Amino acid sequence: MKSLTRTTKETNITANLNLYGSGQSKVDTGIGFFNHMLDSFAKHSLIDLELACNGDLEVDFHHTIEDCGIVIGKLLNQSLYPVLNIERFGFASVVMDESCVESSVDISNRAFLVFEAPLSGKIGTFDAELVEEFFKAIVFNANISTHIIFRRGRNLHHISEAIFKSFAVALRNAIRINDRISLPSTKGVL
Ligand SMILES: [Mn+2]
Repeated sequence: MKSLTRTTKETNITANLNLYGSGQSKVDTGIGFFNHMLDSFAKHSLIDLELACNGDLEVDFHHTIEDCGIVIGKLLNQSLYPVLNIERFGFASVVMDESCVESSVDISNRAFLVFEAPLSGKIGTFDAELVEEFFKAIVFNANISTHIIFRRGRNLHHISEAIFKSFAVALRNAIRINDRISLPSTKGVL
């Protein structure tokens, strides 16, 4: 298990992450919808995640969403590298009712995010565009390559949830242990 505390003038976050857990989570960000998304991420990645964030929600949700992404990304980075005996590449297409989202992950030790999803508007009090901010923060701090591609959908809650779930399952597939693979790179190190 990896642990991290990060304090700035905007947020104060403490988190624990176990990459090979069973999907247990205890998340309190002060934002109900975001808690729901992070619980879903843990459940479907089989990563255990404990996270408490005390952020400046009186400004708006932006700092809290971005900083939680930074902390989870850093914990993933510490847990993932150096890469050994894992699949490295993971893909998942997840549907939620009318919505369908595909995620591809490469545990590449290089950060790249392609995010193609029509998220604008509100989900309750939550700005849907913050979903992309979260994924920028997590991917660039974890140092993984990720493509998140919207296939179809209308309901913003469903689309967002399909994004988090497809990323979670793609990551779960990418980190799956495979003893026939020693180092999944011709470069010699990842
Ligand atoms: Mn839901």
